[in-house]
Amino acid sequence: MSGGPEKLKGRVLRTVGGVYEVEVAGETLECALRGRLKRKRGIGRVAVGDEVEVDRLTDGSCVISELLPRSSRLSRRSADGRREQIIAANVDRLAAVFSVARPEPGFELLDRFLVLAESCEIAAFIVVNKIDLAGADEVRERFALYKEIGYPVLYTSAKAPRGLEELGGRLAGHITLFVGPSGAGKSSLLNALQPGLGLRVGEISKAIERGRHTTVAAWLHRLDAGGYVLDTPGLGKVRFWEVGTHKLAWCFREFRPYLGRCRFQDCSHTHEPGCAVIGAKEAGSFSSRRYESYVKFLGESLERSS
Ligand SMILES: Nc1nc2c(ncn2[C@@H]2O[C@H](COP(=O)(O)OP(=O)(O)OP(=O)(O)O)[C@@H](O)[C@H]2O)c(=O)[nH]1
Ligand SMILES: [Mg+2]
Ligand SMILES: [Zn+2]
Repeated sequence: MSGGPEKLKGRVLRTVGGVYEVEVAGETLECALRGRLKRKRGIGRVAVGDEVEVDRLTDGSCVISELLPRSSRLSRRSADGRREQIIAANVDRLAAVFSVARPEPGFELLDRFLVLAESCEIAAFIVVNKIDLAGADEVRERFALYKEIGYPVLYTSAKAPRGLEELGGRLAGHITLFVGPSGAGKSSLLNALQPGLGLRVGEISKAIERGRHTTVAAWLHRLDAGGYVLDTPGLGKVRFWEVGTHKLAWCFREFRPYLGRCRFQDCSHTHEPGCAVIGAKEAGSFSSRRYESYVKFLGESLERSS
């Protein structure tokens, strides 16, 4: 037996006060960071979801010695607005959870989540929860347009229960970020799928407001069926990292057939003559409500960059 450390490979589940919980072959190890990795800031820093190399030393303690390449990253803007900070790495699915009522669905927020997913090139799907409540049928219809533009829409009830098998099928083998307004039933759905998770339900999110920022504690939960989920309270208020104005239009997938067909190459699709996107909107080719979200987000992104 050699005297060197045992080299292991694992995935970071969460970080608490400088301790990294890393899952290695089904076991959770508490790890410190190697000094070189400790000094990294921004996107160089080890994040939840990262695959890492761990050294188990002869005294049994564990140190993360290497950050392995990422397939994706979900980022936010740092408190000073200048740096990109990773919320979670290697997320490959986004589940946008809304309820038919209590609270009523907010479609602008849904569009925001979908832009986030598109900008990180993460596949998104929509979960419409609480279909056991009265008036569910009318609300379901309002989500139909998202199906038309290519997002899977699942109808569920954590209470009834309904649609859980289909939801579980979409999660298996993936790392899925759950987003949605507080009270939509994200934690309830995950608990219904896998009772052992024991996520807290029906409480006000533990988001801590710091000025205009919200602390997001991302935490990966392992699914018995394979894969992981991240249940993230407070994500609705976070300022996400830049989606450039050019990229924003592309993040509305129903606009894509018209991009590059405007008279002006740098068209913002808001007022320009000969704009193919405006033309398509006026011809009724896509929802004008989605277009309004585009205009709103564009305004916000211009404000940020000025
Ligand atoms: N009628 C009905 N109520 C539900 C359903 N799913 C969740 N609820 C209730 O909705 C409330 C909020 O559920 P949570 O699971 O805590 O919601 P959440 O999305 O995790 O909320 P945050 O953690 O604050 O972001 C709880 O009182 C649940 O019991 C459902 O399918 N039908
Ligand atoms: Mg919750
Ligand atoms: Zn245009």
